[in-house]
Amino acid sequence: MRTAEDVTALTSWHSDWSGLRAVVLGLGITGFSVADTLTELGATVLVLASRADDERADLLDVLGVSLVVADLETVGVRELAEFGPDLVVVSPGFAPSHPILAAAAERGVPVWGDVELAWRLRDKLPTPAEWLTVTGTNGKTTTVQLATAMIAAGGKRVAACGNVGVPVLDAIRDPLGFDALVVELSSFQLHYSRSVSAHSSVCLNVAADHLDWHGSPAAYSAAKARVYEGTRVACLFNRDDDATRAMVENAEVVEGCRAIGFGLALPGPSDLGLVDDILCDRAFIDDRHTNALEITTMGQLREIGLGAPHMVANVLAASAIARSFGIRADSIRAALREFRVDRHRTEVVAERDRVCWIDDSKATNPHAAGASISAFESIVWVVGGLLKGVDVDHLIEIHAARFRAVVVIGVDRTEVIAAFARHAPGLPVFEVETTDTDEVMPTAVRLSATVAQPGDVVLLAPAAASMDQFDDYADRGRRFAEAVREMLGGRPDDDEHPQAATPPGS
Ligand code: UMA
Repeated sequence: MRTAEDVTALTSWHSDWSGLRAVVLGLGITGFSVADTLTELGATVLVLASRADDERADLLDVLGVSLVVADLETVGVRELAEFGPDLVVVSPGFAPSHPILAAAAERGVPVWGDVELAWRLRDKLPTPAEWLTVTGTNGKTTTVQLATAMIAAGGKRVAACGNVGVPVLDAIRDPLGFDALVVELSSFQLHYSRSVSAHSSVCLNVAADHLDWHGSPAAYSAAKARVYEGTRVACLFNRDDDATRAMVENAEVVEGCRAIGFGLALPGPSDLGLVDDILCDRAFIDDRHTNALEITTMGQLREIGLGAPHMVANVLAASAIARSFGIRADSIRAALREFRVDRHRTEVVAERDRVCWIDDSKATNPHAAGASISAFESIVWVVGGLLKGVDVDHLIEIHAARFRAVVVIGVDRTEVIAAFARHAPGLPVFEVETTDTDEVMPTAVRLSATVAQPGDVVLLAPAAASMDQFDDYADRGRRFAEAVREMLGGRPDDDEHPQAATPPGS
């Protein structure tokens, strides 16, 4: 049995992990990577999960790891007590209010997330990768992909990992290693991390999201702010989002770490920003008081579908990350020339009779939906899903004049419809009542087609999570696109290179 102090002292791949008794909570992609790693280090591992897919369960069996799949609030709590762990490593999906975490706390057992564990184990190879960390309510994945492409174009070995879908533990166990890891961190992962000391870090923006998990907006923001703690070289903040600046001001960073702003306005010294139509760096150059380095132009960004204001902010943030790591402007430009945005992010699905059908299923909260809506003038809005405790009232109030009509889907329809009654009485509001997954999108698309006029966009930007009716946001977007093409009589959804929508004049 090890004390909590003994466990806290485990700060290296080369520490003595053998015989450590560890409980891993969850068997999604995180839980599996944790169990696999701790087993490789010689720990004795028990995985507790309320559900588990057969393939991962079989692999655990091969690794000799014990697995209990049961109700974690009852059986799980009992199993935890019987096993007597020295350490609990929790998957991000577990809210801190989960009874099994209360049980671990009662026993005085340290609880880490996979990111905390990965940080401690990052020295597996003699030269550990630098960590460049990215959080924010929206734009994380695009920014991570951009920064990764820019750093790769600069000739460095780099990987994107974390909330993008590759567990950080998998990245740190790569046999060849990396010069840098661009780590996307969700608020869940940040909540369970304490020791990370990144080379550079950024919180892109903060708006209400995941309130059901965190309990309050303050707790959510506090988790996001953790991204800056212990940063060594550069804390990057959004000049158009004061909350991110305040986070940097309040962070405990390593002596000498710089605060660098990015935003769409004219850049001051120590900022990246826009001078007329040119994206410029006035932070990572020698003569920053008198000079600016051209990164790229708005013209280039429009050509590749990155011209919308929130996308320009992502490009500036990614450029700041790359520049902080010493990447040259010509490498950044080369990466941008090749870059394509992922599916389901303001993706044009079809255009017919001057009505443009757009899939922004990735807009899973009001902040993201707002960025999307702001880019268009006349919209038939397909909205709704699982609101996660977040209020859509303000979003509807400020954009009411842009809507031609609204089609409401999802389980939390009542709140959305009530908000429209308050802020846009008289606006046509259609309710999709069916809960049959196969019928939701065909119905929504049919209803949209009855009201859309030439010059309108029909915009799927639900401001809500998808899990009430779909597998995930990609499934929701795919079904929307299929329904549109079916109605218009087009071909199936097999585009390999989707076109991102850039609003006119942006
Ligand atoms: N489980 C329980 N009870 C719970 C919660 C989870 O038993 O209350 C167990 C089940 O066995 C389940 C497993 O945990 O199968 C799933 O664990 P998880 O929900 O933590 O998900 P992972 O598969 O480990 O994936 C996680 C992230 N998921 C979440 O944070 C919900 C992935 O982000 C991430 O890519 C991955 O780790 C690698 O870092 C997804 C996500 O939706 C894309 N993130 C949210 C977002 O971006 O908004 C935060």
